[in-house]
Amino acid sequence: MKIYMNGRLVPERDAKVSVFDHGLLYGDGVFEGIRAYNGRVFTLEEHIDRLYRSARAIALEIPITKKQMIAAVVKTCAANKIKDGYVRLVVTRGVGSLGLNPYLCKKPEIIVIAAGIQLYPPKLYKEGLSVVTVGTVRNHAEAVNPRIKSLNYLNNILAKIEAINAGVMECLLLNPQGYIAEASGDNLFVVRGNTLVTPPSWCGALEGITRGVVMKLAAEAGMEVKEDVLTRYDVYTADEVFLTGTAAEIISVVNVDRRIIGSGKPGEKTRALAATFTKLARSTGTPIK
Ligand code: PXG
Repeated sequence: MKIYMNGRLVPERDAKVSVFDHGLLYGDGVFEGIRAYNGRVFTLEEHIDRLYRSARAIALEIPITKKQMIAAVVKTCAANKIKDGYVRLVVTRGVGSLGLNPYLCKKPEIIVIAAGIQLYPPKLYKEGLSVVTVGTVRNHAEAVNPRIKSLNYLNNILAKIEAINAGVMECLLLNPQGYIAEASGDNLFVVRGNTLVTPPSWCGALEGITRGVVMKLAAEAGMEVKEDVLTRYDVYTADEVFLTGTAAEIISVVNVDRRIIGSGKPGEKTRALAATFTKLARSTGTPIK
């Protein structure tokens, strides 16, 4: 495997970062997870825009342009002969001293990994996912804003540990006000009648790229689409619930806190949206050449 590091493609065994990199020492950096389908990188520009917003939010100046970043992703996919795969784009603060001061880190580290993807088992897409709400509260917006896709994922990992310990693979996190924020690595949607609702980003949700695509597809399909405050009441009483994310795509949730949601099977609206999404993902995007 060839890894892109600061403008060069290097063999995997040579793709190493310093133990003084603040990405390692402090989780100081930002990242993206991007999918390639059928020889194209899906929603690449949207991911790059979010990466640069995340970087700006932590006062990290990425030393290359968005256009150069896009070229780096495409080049790395091509070098690894990726047709369907997963791209992990990482920008760390870079090498610094054993102190927090990020301004002592002079050169951000830019890493692009293009590899295969481990998907949830197909059975889960057919039957739906069980999740629990966890005690770990989503980061306060004025601590580490959840809109930042930062390298510090301990909030999400602590939640994920609770989920796995409870015997399920995903969980819902509430924000400090008690409203639903999102899942540990996915956004949440609730279907009620012909209305599709997802928490606004100020409730602690990442502005998911898949979330944005799904909102657009649902509106085009004639649904009323809203960002609104949600509580567990809305989830327990929903007709359908699903999660969205680059890795998960669209996955139905049929059980929350051991309560059956809707019919207990993936709902009609969820299945229709997933089918439309799949079609779009496999036919659009930046060509890998
Ligand atoms: N919320 C959080 C906290 C995320 O990390 C999403 C929502 C969904 O956003 P997108 O833009 O992907 O629709 C994410 C994305 C991984 C992995 O390796 C995690 C994500 C995406 C891809 C892979 O676990 N998280």
